Amino acid sequence: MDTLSNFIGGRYVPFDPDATYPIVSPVDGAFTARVHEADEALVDEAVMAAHRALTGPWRDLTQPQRSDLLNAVAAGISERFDDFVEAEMADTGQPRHVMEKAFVPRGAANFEFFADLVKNLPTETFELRTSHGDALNYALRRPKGVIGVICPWNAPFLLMTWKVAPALACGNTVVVKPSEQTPRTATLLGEVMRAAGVPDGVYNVIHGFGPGSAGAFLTSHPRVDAITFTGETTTGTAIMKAAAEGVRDVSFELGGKNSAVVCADADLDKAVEGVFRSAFLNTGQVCLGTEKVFVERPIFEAFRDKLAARVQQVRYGRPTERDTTYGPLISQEHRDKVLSYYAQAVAQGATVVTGGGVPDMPADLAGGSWIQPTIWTGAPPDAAILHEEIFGPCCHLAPFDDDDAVVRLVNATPYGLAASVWTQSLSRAHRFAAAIDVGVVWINSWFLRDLRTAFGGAKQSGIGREGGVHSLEFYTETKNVCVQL
Ligand code: NAD
Ligand code: 6OD
Repeated sequence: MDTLSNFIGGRYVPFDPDATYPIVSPVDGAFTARVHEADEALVDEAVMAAHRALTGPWRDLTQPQRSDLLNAVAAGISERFDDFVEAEMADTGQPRHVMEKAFVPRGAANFEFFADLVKNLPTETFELRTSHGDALNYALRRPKGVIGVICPWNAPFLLMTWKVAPALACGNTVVVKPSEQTPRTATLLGEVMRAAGVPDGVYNVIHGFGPGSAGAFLTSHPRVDAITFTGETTTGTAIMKAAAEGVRDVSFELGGKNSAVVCADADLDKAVEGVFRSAFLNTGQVCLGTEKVFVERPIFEAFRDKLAARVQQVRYGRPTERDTTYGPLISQEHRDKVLSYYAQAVAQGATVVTGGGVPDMPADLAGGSWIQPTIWTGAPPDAAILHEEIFGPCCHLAPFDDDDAVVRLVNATPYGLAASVWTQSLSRAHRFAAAIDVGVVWINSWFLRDLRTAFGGAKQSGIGREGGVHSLEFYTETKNVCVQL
C-alpha cells in the first residue's frame, strides 16, 4: 500500500498515519494507498512557504534561467515517464495507451511549451504625442503571487500541469490541491521539481477534500493571490464566493453539455470514429466529451449502426494490460450517479441502442466501477440526459433536418464548453462554428489541441481563457510605466 504525503517548502511532510484517508482502485475496489489529509495548519504552512518563495532565489532568476528550469522539469517527467504512467493508471484506472500516448506526454509538453513562450513574449509600448509634451508608455509583466491550483480527477496530470507550467513560467509560486481521488501524480511531481533544482516553496502540494478541508482552506487563505480551478460548475460557484474575499482573480474551466453535429456530407467513417472518441475516451469522463449527437436524417440510421458497432468493440480490462481499450469510472459513487441517468433515460422514454447497464466482469475485477458504454435515441426534449452533465460513457443520438433548428438545440443548455461539427462543406462548417455558443469548436476533429490557442468555456462552462498568451494574461499583472519625455 502506497503512502502519499503533502509536499511543502521542497520536502515531503512526515506522513501522519492518524490523519489519512484511503484510495480505492476503480479497477477492482482494492485499497491501494493512504493519503495524509492536510489540516488547516498544514495548508497555511504550504501557502506561507509559497509566499516566502516569491522573494527568494526564484525572483532573482532571469527569464531564460526560469525557462531552463521548466525545461529541466519537462525532462525530469520524461525520465520518470513510466512512474507517471503507473501513478496515473493506479489513480484513474484508465488504459495504459491513453496515459502513454496522450495524458503523460502532455504533462511534459505543457512545461516545454510555456518555458518557450515566456522567453519570446513581447510587451506593448505606446508613444504619446500631445501639445503638452511627449511620453512613452511601456508595459511590464509581473507575477501575480501565490496561485492556488485546484484540480479534478478525470485527467489529473494533464490538467494540473496545464496550470502549474504557465504559473511558474510567469514567476509565480503554486499550492496545488489535486483531487482527493487522484493524488499520485501531483505528489510525484514534487520529486521531479526537487531534482530539477526548482527552489523550495515554489511548488507545493496539499491533499484533501473540498468543503471543510484542504480545498476550502486553500481558497479562503488570504495569502493566495489568485485561484485557477478545473471542476464542476457548482464547485466553481463556491470557490468564486471564497475568492471574493480579498478580491482575488479566478480562472475557471467548468462543466459542459457538449454536442456533435454530423452532416449528411460528412466522411461517415471519420465522423463515427471521431464521435466515438469524443463520447467514450476516458470512459466518457472528459469535460469536452460529447453527450448529444445530432445526425442529419439521411445518414441517421447508418451512423447509429456504425457507432453502436464501434462501441461494442471496446475491450474492458486492467489498465496495465496492453490490449485494454476501456477502463472503469473513477469510483462507485460516480458510477451510481451515471447509472441513475441510465435509469432515468429509459424511464423518460429513451430507447437503448447499446449498453445501458453494468457489464459482467471476471471475479478479480467485479469490485471495480465498471459500466457499459451506452447509446440512446428517442429521448423526449425535456429528458434529463439531454440537459444535465452526466460525465460518463454515453450519448444520445437525434436526427435533424434544418441547420438553424439544430443550432438552437445545441445551444439549449446553460453550458458552453465545446462542440464538434462533421461536414465536408466549408461554408456550412464555418456557419455552424460561428453560431454555436461555446469556447471551442472542432471541425472534423475533436480534442485536437494547439497549446497556443485560447481554451475555456462560454456561459456556465468557465471564466476566462488559458492557453498561449491567454494563460500569461491570467498569471501576470500588467504594469504600465508612463515616462514623460
Ligand atoms: P469537483 O468540482 O467535484 O472537484 C474538483 C476539485 O475541487 C477537487 O480537487 C475538489 O476536492 C475541489 N473542491 C470541491 N469543493 C471545493 C470547495 N468548496 N472549495 C475548494 N475546492 C473544492 O469536480 P470533479 O468531480 O473532480 O471533476 C469533474 C468535473 O470537472 C466535471 O463537471 C467536468 O466537466 C469538470 N471538468 C472541466 C474541465 C474543463 O476544462 N472545463 C476539465 C476537466 C473537468
Ligand atoms: O487540453 C487541455 O488543455 C485541457 N484543458 C483539456 C481538458 C480536458 C478535460 O477533461
